[in-house]
Amino acid sequence: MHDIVDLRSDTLTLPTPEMREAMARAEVGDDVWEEDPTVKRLEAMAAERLGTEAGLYVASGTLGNLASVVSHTRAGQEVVLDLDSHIFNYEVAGSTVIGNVQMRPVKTARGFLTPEQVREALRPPNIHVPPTGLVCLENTHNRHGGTCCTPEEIEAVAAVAHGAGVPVHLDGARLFNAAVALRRSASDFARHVDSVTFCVSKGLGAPVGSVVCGSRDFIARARRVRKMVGGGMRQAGVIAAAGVVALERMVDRLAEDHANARRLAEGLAKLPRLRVDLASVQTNIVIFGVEHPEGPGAAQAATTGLVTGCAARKVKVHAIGPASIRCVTHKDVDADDIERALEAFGELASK
Ligand code: TLP
Repeated sequence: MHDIVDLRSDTLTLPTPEMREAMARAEVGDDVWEEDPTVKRLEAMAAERLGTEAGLYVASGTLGNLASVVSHTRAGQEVVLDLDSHIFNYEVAGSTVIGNVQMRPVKTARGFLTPEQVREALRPPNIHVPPTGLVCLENTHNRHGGTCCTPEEIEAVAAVAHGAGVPVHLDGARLFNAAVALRRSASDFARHVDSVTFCVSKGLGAPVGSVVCGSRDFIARARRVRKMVGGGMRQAGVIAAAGVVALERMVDRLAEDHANARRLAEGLAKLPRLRVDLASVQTNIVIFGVEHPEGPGAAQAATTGLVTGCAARKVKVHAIGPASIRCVTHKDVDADDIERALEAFGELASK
């Protein structure tokens, strides 16, 4: 039980005592000189878990995706990705600004491009069109409510892209949530793509950072992009040390977050005027719609009322659209907190 039940994001997780201790003890060096042993350790662990040749510790998922897109593409190329993807919606158009690539968002049913959609989106060799430079996938999918796609689905999409000589990047900010939910190893997902970014600073609980994984060659290019945008860090072992603890200790417990999300979703589904698609609740994210008989304006007002009413009851949630709310479970939210959140929603929804 916590004083405040913070369901806004798993980015709000606080470092564990063990992480803080590892951070205090971390052996460090200058990482731009590639001399920080703790950063190297985290990168090697990440690469090993994902079955890739190398890893690169970066400050954020956003930087990992940016470095990946820019490293895979040339200016003037096109990147095929899902319309609701994080890269397209929430990364401040960094790849377009820095990499000079054009985004080609495709509307998908569940957040995952199908092989047919990729086939259709790939550009033909024609003087008028931008050549396709990259396909990006996201697993789990944030805006679709933490849904997972299987390694086999990734394999099928990647086969189409690779058949056309186009690389594939996976935004796996929450890849370990997918791995735990589907009981597969992270490498099962990674083996079909050319690069993966995953975050240690979300459900895994570390305070800072993500790791980009891929071939040695690719990581050398990503390292240059990271430096170009000012992301070269010096004694970063101090923060990377928490990432090591995250990978060693925090992966298996993600199942608890998934169970809490399930309990929350099932409770919300029973409340009036809330529309919860239980099939979409596969990991630690619950996104639900708010309805009102008087129409969209009233639904929007009801959504604001729910967010502020919950906050007044020390339950923090986040509206991700005019009539939709996102709740994210994580290590700093326990089963009692879920009950408290349901109580708050129950009081407000029946008003
Ligand atoms: N997502 C954040 C916000 O930016 C929306 C959140 O609270 O969920 N890929 C995916 C799928 C993400 O969900 C996020 C963060 C990122 C990349 C970016 O990671 P950071 O925040 O480390 O730059």
